[in-house]
Amino acid sequence: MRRTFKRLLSLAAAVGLVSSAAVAQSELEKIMKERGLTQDDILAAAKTYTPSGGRDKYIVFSSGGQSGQIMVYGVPSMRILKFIGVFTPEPWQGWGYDDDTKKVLKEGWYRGKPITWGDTHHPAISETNGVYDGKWLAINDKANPRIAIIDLKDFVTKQIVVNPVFKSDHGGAFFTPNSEYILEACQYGAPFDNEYHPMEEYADVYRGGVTCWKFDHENGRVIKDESFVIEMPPYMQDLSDAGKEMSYGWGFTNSFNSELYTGGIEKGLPPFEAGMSRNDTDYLHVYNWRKLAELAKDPKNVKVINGIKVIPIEVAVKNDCLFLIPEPKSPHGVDVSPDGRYIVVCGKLDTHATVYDFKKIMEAVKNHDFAGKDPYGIPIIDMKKAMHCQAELGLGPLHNQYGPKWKTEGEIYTSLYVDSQVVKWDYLTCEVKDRVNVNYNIGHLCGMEGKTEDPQGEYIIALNKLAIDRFNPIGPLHPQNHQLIDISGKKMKLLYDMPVPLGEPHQAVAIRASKLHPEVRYPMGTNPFTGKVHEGKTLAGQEKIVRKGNHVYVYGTLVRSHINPEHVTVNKGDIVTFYLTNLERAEDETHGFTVDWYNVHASLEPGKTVAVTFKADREGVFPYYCTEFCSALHLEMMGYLLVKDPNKKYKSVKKIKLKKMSKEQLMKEYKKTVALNEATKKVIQSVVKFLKENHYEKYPVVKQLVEDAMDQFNKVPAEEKKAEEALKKGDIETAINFQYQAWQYLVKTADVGIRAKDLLVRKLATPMSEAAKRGEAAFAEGGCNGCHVIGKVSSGPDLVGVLKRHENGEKWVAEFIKNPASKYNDPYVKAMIDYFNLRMPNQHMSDQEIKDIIEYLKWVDENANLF
Ligand code: K7E
Ligand code: CUA
Repeated sequence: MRRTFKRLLSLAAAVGLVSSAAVAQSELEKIMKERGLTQDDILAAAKTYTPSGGRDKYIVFSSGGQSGQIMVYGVPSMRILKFIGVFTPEPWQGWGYDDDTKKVLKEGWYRGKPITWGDTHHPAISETNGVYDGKWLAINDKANPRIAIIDLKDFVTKQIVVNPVFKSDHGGAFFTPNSEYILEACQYGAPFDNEYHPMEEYADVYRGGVTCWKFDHENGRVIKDESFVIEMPPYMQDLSDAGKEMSYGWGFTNSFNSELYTGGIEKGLPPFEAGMSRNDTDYLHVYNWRKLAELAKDPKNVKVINGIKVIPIEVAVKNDCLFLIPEPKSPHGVDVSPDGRYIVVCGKLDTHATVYDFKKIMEAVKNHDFAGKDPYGIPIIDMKKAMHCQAELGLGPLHNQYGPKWKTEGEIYTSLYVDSQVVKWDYLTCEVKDRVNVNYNIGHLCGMEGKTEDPQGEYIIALNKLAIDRFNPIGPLHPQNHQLIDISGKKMKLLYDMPVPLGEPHQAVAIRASKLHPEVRYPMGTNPFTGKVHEGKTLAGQEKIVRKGNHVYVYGTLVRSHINPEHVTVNKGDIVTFYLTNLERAEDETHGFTVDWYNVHASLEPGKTVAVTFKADREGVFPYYCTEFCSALHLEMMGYLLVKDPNKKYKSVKKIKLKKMSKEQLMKEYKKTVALNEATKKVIQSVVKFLKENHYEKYPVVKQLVEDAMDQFNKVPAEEKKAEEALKKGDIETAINFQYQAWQYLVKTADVGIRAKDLLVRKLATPMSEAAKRGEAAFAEGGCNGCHVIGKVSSGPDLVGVLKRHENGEKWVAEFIKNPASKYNDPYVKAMIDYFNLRMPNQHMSDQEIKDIIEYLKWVDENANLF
């Protein structure tokens, strides 16, 4: 350390930084002393510490194990970026609490019953030519054999596929080199059908297998109808890998119960663990998925079981598509080398890793040089004839990852579960090169693209099953421990421990961050699960509440800082659907939505539309609100759902208050109501004047609206008459209520009348240029009309005349849209901000959109007299 600093100091002296460097040195030494840090610690910190705002070079997708989720973090910082909801509800993301995400989770139901958790094991990134393409992520659920597909554009799960014949799986998900298929191997043998079969039928009826899920690489969806299962004996298939380059088209799956042992500890028989590990060898399954995929197209070659095509063992064997090779005792990992030639298998109960040579395997296949057949008639290739070499690694070898020097030095890293070590060795020569201790009991290890044709090296992450004494105690259940190891030098170096309260991490995959291109926002009104416009897409001004029978549809919007509508009243027993669109375009301006006590929640990222449906089965008043602290007025971003019982008579609170009023007070109230009605009539009259002067009757749609308005208006005199009659009888209270009723009709008249006026304005205005039309659309899509209503001061200023309000108006407005913050200190803008208590947000408009909006505003100004 000292020497390093001396060097630094001389360098600093040269550039005149002596004093600050010297200060830093003494400060650093003080901290090291106080915290008991070694020079190695400081170097490790320098290699992993990522300053504020810094980015990581690699992104890791780790299985979340029993959480049924996926964890995303960066390397080398080991900072967690996201937990992706997959098989399990994830409330923050609304995953499982809005309609569209519920639909995806429902795809994962089994025989009509919900499954609300998953035991995720092996994430896999889609590949093109054997290297990660950063488009899709797949993961399996061991407990409930399913595969999920996650879209790496938004890091959201888009599909869950149930395996209809397996009762357990483990060896998935593994993409073939061009993502044609995702391989998913069974684990615990079980009958393919859904019937009872006693254990005595194990060898005859219970089965294992590998499902080849056809993958639509472009759209990121599994195509069930084009998928098939390769039937295999119930040997307890385990991990798998797809061949590449010379072994392209082949798949490799190992297993651990060649004994076909069926347990029975309760009957006094030896337990599974004894009976399943008796044989010295188990079987590596070698199969030609490419040829089998062709065979599966012919109905003669398949049985359909529970709706999926199954290729029977005999068919696979007859067509030279399925072989077995003995492998050492209870193997776990099987990993194909980057060139596809070598297949490395680790036996948990053997100290060796065995390297098979694909060329030798193919020799044996070509010559039909077999050592025999298993009881199911599958040819067995002699282990020695298929083997390249065996390396003695230590106790409990499990999984392998390749390094960048695989061509010249056979660079490979293997985890040792029992020894708690990572071993670096050479799979070409089977020589051990280096080993490093980890804490403790490593399962998988994650290299940087370490299972592709282009491994990057630099780091290995040890995914440890136990943490024991590594962290502050938090009770009997300890966190999981992901340990970052530097493999860039000759000796491996442990750099960092990351405790994770999410287990168990089985497998993780890492990809260069530069290969990922996630979106910042959705196109306005998108349903992320279809990629298309959501049926509930609503733009500002289009908000409405529609009743169809007992189903109430709320078409609403969210934009800083209001939810529109703010009042929704329904009857008890109604089905309510909130369609909500986040009008924001600003990066990270997410709103959330919940209705209290109704167990719904949605996360609305910019541009997204969600649907939230529930039965309003409880009477009462239920606030709804935005659940993301999105702005200073976030708490005010709320509304009320009012659920009333249609069979109940409610006493109006107003009445109760009125009852206590004296006659004078009542008269005052009555006059107030009348005055309110008169004022409303004035508004209506001004609208009517405009409509008449501009010959609304010439425009059929406007005429219709005016007629609607008049329908309402014509009901007013009758109510007023009733009010006067009641007044004559001295019943002031009833008179007030009739005046209120008259007011209801007046409000409806005004509402429709104003809509008619708006429409007429459109008809009368000068025709819009194409640019202005685009500008108007951009104005709406961009959510501008969430705050600005043309011709009216709303939650933002009226924009009529905005181009004339400022010197060089067009330029000024364009600059303001482009970068509002640049003008927050402009005295005029400042005054507006104070008045409206809102700042114009940056909606990230493109230059073209801004130009178009200016054209639109010009059109508005041309027609200013109409607004
Ligand atoms: Cu835990 Cu790959 Cu399921 Cu090994 S697996 S450790
Ligand atoms: Cu939107 Cu809080």
